[in-house]
Amino acid sequence: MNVIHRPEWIIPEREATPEGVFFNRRRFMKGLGAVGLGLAAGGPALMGNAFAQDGPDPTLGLYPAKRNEAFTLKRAITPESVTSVYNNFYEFGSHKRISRAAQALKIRPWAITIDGMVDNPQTIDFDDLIKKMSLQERLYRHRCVEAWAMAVPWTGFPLSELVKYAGPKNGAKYVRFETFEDPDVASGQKQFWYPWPYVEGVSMAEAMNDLAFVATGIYGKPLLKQYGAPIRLVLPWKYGFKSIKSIVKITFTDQRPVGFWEKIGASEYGFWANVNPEVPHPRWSQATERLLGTNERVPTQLYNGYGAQVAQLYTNMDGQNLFR
Ligand SMILES: Nc1nc2c(c(=O)[nH]1)N[C@H]1C(S)=C(S)[C@@H](COP(=O)(O)O)O[C@H]1N2
Ligand SMILES: [Mo]
Repeated sequence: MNVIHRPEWIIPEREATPEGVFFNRRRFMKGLGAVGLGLAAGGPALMGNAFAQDGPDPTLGLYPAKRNEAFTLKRAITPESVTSVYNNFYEFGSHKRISRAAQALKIRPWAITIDGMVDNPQTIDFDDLIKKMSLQERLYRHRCVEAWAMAVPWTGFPLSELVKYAGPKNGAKYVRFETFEDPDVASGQKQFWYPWPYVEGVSMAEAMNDLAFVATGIYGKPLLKQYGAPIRLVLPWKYGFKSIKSIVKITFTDQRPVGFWEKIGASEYGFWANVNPEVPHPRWSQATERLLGTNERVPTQLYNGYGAQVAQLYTNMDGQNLFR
């Protein structure tokens, strides 16, 4: 994120992994079913295949979920063929073409620990947790701090549902999220100068805001690994780095969490990180954004256009840097 080596739109096509590769493999494994699993367990030919290791996806039947019409957009949806091969996921490399490397992530089984100041601390399997939540689809804008933007259909559930499920105690003021840590799978985590694991956090008021969303799917299907499968945060009024991927731990705390990017450079990346076109990043303007998959630049909006829903979260907070 700190260094942009070259404009993303001139990356040669041959470096991009056509998403057809993922889907064909997926369909292939699905078609094999139980027999396929047996083969995967005993067949060396399939051992290198990340999908084989994961086994069948029991959540497939939950998709597509019904669209919540309260969250639609005037902006065009960014095609999946664009967003699935242009990702920030530093665990797999500090560049955008991590989609192929991310297939090494094993997402089944996937344990999620809920701990800290809660009535119901537990470790729960993702496939069990998702059954307790009510899935819906929402169209959201996404604005990366690097000044590119996309608009995508996420599937998931409001973060507030997860908070209620955890049952926070009175003193809990923040929710802290942590990504998996496994340098053997995610070679970016061998880069010791980064403060792994990736951490992010929100205030309890932000977590309870209706916009705060937990995504398990995108484009009417479970998340591909490059999007942060099996479960990630989506906070569309904040810069994208707040939307932490591949979550394994959710902690309720009275201490304000220090995020991955805040640890690296607190002068450039803070806790609140709300989108504001008038507050430049120390090294570039935030006034406009490039729509992914196009060469179109459009004006950036305060709170990424979600001010009506979230601005009231930030009244009486003078002296805090709300926009970095
Ligand atoms: N664990 C983890 N989560 C992460 C990141 C990351 O590097 N690691 N990058 C963030 C940034 S900077 C952005 S813009 C979004 C990108 O999400 P996308 O690749 O699904 O578009 O993920 C965010 N979540
Ligand atoms: Mo980002």
